[in-house]
Amino acid sequence: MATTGTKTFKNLIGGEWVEAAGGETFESVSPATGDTLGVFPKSGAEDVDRAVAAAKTAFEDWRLVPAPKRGEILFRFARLLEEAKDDLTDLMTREMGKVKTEAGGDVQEAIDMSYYMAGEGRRLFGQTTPSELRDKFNMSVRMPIGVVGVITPWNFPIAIPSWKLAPALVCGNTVVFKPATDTPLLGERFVELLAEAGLPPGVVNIVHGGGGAVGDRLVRHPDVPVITLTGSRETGVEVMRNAADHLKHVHLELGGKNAIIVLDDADLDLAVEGIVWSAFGTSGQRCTAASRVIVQEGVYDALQSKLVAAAESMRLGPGWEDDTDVGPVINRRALEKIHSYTEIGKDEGAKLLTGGEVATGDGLDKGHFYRPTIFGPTTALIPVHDFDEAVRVSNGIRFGLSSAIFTRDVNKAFRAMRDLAAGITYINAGTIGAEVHLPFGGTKDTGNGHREAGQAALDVFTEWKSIYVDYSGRLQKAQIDTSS
Ligand code: UN1
Repeated sequence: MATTGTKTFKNLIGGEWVEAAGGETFESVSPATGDTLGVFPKSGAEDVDRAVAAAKTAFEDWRLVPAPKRGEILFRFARLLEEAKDDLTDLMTREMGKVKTEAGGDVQEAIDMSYYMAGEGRRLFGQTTPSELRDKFNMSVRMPIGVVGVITPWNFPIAIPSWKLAPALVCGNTVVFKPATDTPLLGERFVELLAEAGLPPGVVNIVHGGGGAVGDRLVRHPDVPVITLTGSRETGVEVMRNAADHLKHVHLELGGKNAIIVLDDADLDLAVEGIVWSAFGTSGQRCTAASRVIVQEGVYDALQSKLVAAAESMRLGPGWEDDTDVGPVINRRALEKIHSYTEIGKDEGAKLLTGGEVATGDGLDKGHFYRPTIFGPTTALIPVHDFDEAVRVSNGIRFGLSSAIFTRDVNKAFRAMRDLAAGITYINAGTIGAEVHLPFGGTKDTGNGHREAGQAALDVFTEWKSIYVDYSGRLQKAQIDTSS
């Protein structure tokens, strides 16, 4: 087994690998086996302050490095990720727990994003426009902002850091990165590869530790003008509040409670496949996961029995075994929380159709495994009369990340594209599987109006500047000299 034993890791600050100032540590533990994978610095405010100072100094030159050159470093990083893909995939099955194919997908998403953003080094387009005055030239350019504080979750331990770091860096910002405490080893590997790709010291810094100490200090630090967080709604609200004193740019990617609609005319087997993938893929821990299935009455019974059969045929096990369908959930707290939802569902009268319990036996006891769970008819499987009711139910929640509909009726498909109140809509596919070159994010409580990935990400990590060049040799006055 390719674990790293109990190797002790460090923070990277200003190009040096250093211990936390306070000397404290925490462990990364495999959710599949309970094995310790490494020991990491439990950092505090002093470590964050040093990292921010290093990033601030590095920004002075990094912002002047031509963007295509910054992009070349990202190209090298993408190639290093490709070379390390198998190792990172294996490590992810152990540290985060997702199954091998999905772990490979997580790494691939980072490879794709890094190539995409590397290419941005030769674009970063602004606009040129005519002037309303003679002998005058107008344009807009994207400016880097400064030190970006990056706070990432454990569910996509390589992909999500790439969504944030790759665009931040190609735009000319420097970074202080706090990876999730459940997946510090993958965060560390990510930064090691970035350094190996040739980033100058201080351009990327990693500070390990908890949200309360490290995250909070980053959010409140006066020299960190941009904060990007993927996490819970509660954390998002706190971050926005604590960042307000410095009027920071805050980019938030928060929760979802995504629904899949299945209409009477749907291809039912395809819908079942889409639901199983979206509900139980990554053990239901994607923010794009489907937690509600809204089913038109005519196909409700048939869908329910196919779905229960599919869920019951899934094999639980460690992510690195080829025949595992569902890996563990991230930690004991998560396992307990999921089970408490089962209990609440039962108390509220929902009928448990399958699952609803911690999985034991077959070596599962050492890890945190939960059986794929389906409720009906009130919780996860929701019967509706028609399309309009389906859309109402789908939209009737505070979040708006992903949405999906299975139908063969093109008119209904187009109405769904227009009416589903979410940042992402899939037609005849589940709620997961976003590609890196389109905007990713959600409406309502899923975020604060920003998007990551694609061109939209550039708006998070740059500030627009409009430039007016007057070559008339006279003082011309916009809006006043109207007769030119
Ligand atoms: C997340 O769960 O936070 O669309 C990200 C998807 C993946 C990304 C999910 N490409 O499911």
